[in-house]
Amino acid sequence: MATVTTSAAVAIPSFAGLKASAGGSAASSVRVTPKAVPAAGIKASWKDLGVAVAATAASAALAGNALAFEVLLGGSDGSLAFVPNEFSIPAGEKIVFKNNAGFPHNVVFDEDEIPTGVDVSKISMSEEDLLNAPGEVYSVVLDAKGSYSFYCSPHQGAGMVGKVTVN
Ligand SMILES: [Cu+2]
Repeated sequence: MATVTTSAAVAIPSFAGLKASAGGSAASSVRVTPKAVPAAGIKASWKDLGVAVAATAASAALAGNALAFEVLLGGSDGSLAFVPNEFSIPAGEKIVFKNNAGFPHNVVFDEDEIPTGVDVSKISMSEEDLLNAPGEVYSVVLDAKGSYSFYCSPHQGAGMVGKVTVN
């Protein structure tokens, strides 16, 4: 007996539907009007493929997004943390810290825990500077290789600290 995985079971009818609509057949259950021109039909079918394709598209969009690494400020579960709080990136890649929950937050690099020669004032927010609005971002590009520690000054005592390694 053929064993079909869940993902294959979803993908096969969808692609069969694509072919059917391109051929003008109304036999499939794909939500494409038979009168649609092929290009429009294909777009609609892609939308109908749903979550799996949406996830793929999101990854592709991220990959094509001019090398930016996103770190959330505050976990969606309410934790006072950078998410992720420890990560590695290539030198020169932009890091985008984005207000998510539990703000105000900020991003302060520890002058004693950054590579020698890096000017902390050029990569850090000041202790008093805060991101107050939802979705507000602080972006920084780290060019010098090495490890950097950073923290959120309002929540450092609660453990809102992070570390990035630049390779
Ligand atoms: Cu914070």
